Amino acid sequence: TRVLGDVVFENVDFGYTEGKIVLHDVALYAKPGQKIAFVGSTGAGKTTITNLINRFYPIMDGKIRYDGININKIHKSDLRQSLGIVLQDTHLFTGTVAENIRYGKLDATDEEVIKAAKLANADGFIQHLPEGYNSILTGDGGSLSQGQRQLLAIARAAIANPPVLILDEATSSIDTRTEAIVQQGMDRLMEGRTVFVIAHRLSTVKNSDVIMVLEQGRIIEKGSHNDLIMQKGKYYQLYTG
Ligand code: DGT
Ligand code: MG
Repeated sequence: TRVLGDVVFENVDFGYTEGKIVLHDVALYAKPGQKIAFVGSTGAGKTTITNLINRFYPIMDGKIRYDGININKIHKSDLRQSLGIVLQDTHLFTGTVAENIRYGKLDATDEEVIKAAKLANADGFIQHLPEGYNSILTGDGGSLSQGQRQLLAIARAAIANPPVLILDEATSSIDTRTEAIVQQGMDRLMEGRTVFVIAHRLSTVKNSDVIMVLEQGRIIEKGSHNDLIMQKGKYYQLYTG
């Protein structure tokens, strides 16, 4: 059974080590298809929240629920199938382009691989590789540009069709044209899914349904871009200051 993508945190406290709490009383409500952005300075707890959505660690206090079901009661394989992750630097392994995309769904057909690549905007550059989808990648995809690696990461996430997505946007800049291609692939990937994004681009943040501003493990502001601009608090400072 796959989850629909309703994710709730109730009064969540968490620390990696005993005695040092890094998330305090975090509340969060994501409806299926909503886009939630996390912003805040380094060490604020953005990655930690996504770690908990993934159940990489047990929480100390509070509740995390998927579709109303306690996260601890969800079978590991169901949770894994429900979650897609696109990280800043995706690990590519030695193997063909197709194999690297299929990693997101091991039993995917060739047609599914191509469909995912097209959705991700990766099909174009793949067609131009000497062996197309059968081109061998070595050295963690070292022969590809950063943008191309991101497109493969998007294809890999898309092929599994997960209801919930976690994105950690790249901070490093790629050229404007590539950026537009990556953004379009990303927009298609996000369509219809619950998305948690550690956002670095203002465009991503602005388009989110809810922006959560974190500071030292607490959510200090939440709302839409317009709400938070009107509030003239931390978010306003971050993005206009
Ligand atoms: P970033 O990525 O630099 O913008 O920062 P965030 O917002 O992603 O921060 P995060 O969640 O990585 O760290 C929050 C706090 O937790 C910070 O004090 C560092 C600490 N922390 C993060 N990961 C670990 C870990 O694996 N073990 C321990 N002991 N502490 C960690
Ligand atoms: Mg982080």
